[in-house]
Amino acid sequence: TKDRFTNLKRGSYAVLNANDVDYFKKLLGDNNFITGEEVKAYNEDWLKTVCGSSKYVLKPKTTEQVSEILKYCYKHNIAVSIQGGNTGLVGGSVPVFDEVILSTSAMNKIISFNKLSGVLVCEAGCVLENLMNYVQNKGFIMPFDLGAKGTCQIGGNLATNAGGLRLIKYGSLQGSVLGLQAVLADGQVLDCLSTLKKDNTGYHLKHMFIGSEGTLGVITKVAIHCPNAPKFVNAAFIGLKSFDKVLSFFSLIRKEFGGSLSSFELMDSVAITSVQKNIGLKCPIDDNLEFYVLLELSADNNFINTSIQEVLEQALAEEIIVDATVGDQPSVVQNIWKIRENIPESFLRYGYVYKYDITLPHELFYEIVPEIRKRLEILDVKAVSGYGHLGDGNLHLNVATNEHSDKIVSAIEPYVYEWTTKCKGSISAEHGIGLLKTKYLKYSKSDIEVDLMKKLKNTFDPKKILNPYKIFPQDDIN
Ligand code: FAD
Ligand code: 2HG
Ligand code: ZN
Repeated sequence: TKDRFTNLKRGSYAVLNANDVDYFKKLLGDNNFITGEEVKAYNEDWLKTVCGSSKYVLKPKTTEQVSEILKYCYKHNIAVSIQGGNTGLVGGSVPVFDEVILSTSAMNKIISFNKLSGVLVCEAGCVLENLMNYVQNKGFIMPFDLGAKGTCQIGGNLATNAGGLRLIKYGSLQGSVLGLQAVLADGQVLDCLSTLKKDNTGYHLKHMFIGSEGTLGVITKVAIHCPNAPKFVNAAFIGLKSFDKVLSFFSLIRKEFGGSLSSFELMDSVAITSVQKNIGLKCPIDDNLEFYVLLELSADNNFINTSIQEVLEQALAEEIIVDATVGDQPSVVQNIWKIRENIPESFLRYGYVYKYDITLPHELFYEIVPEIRKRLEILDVKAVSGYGHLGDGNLHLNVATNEHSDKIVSAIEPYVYEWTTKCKGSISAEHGIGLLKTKYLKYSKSDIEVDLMKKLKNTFDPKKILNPYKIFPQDDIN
């Protein structure tokens, strides 16, 4: 599948020689210097769309080791591909050519947790689910959640400014991250690991790294604010007949529950069919409807439990919704979530998936899906689905096929991005630009913005050794 990127030229970086290999081996020890067959898994992304040809993975255990690695790479002009859990969906986490892979997997220590402030400080390689379990035991939650929680790492989450399933209640990571430590391209350690909630002393440099997709530095430590765990969590799975009804239901739920609304996720019938057929999960309600909503409410009082029943009954009576199941037992809540969280994996089981992650006004949220279906009618496509974080206006348009085809790509792109721009949306709501979307950056960023971004890149990484070929179109940056 690399053929999509054959027009890229390898930058004039050094090829690792025996001295370099000796240096890294000595610095990290044999166990944390990976070569041979094992490197394969680090070269390929989750979507199996991009596959690099790196020969080496470096797994530093400390910030000091990251600093030594980058100092050396900077001096010797060695390109570096930064990797966390490798669950990214835009080809940003794997090398394009032979960049050496710096994996944060061995930096997985929790440093501190303050019960008074709710601030967690940890290393970048901590797996999100481990952090969730850790803070849950203390009566707190992480301020975000994603289907990839079992594998993705907090450093990768910050680097992509991951959105996810709870953003509607807790906001974006830009608000929750209080501080971070990062190693710059030349090896200098930038310590912005503040745990303060308020600190207006000039520019907030931490924001440069949140969403920078590994192009400005390696995030090594994170300080993040964790909200109290809600005492009551209630999840409902709801069936609806049309998209208009979905919007009426959203409006009703917003009005009734406001701040207790922790998720409002939309799934179309194609997504539900895929998860039933390809994963073997069962839809808990009538599986012949056009749309499904996963609604989660969370609060510190039990009022939500009785009032959600009443509101759902009212919505049924008014024919806004046609079927629903609701529960507050952790196992029930978890089973409802399983369906939603398994949708991406279910589409991948068809063979190949084209993913579009766009922000749109609520009214236009679903319009593009039937439009794309029509455009692909005569091509060999297994499924065209729209699902996602409707509460935040974030649509995931997935087109599943048996294998990659240029014909299908050109039937969707740039059409989908032109359409998004016309609606004043964003061409990447939460997954980033990575390698797969560099060509389309211009649809969401003006020339002035791209120019300033390039100047920042040059300031942070003048030799452009960090995650080359990512975010910027190659002609723009070299
Ligand atoms: P990687 O994939 O390893 O890397 C992602 C990017 O960050 C790369 O550019 C990489 O170079 C850079 N990077 C990684 N670590 C560092 C670091 N320490 N310092 C600097 N740069 C670094 N995303 C969402 O936003 N919302 C979702 O709901 C969501 N759900 C998902 C569900 C599934 C099943 C899957 C497979 C993915 C999902 N994603 C989602 C995408 C992905 O999980 C997120 O982007 C996640 O934040 C990536 O974390 P990671 O550790 O796997 O990073
Ligand atoms: C989700 O919300 C993720 O499940 C993945 O962001 C979306 O795979 C996708 O298109
Ligand atoms: Zn998502």
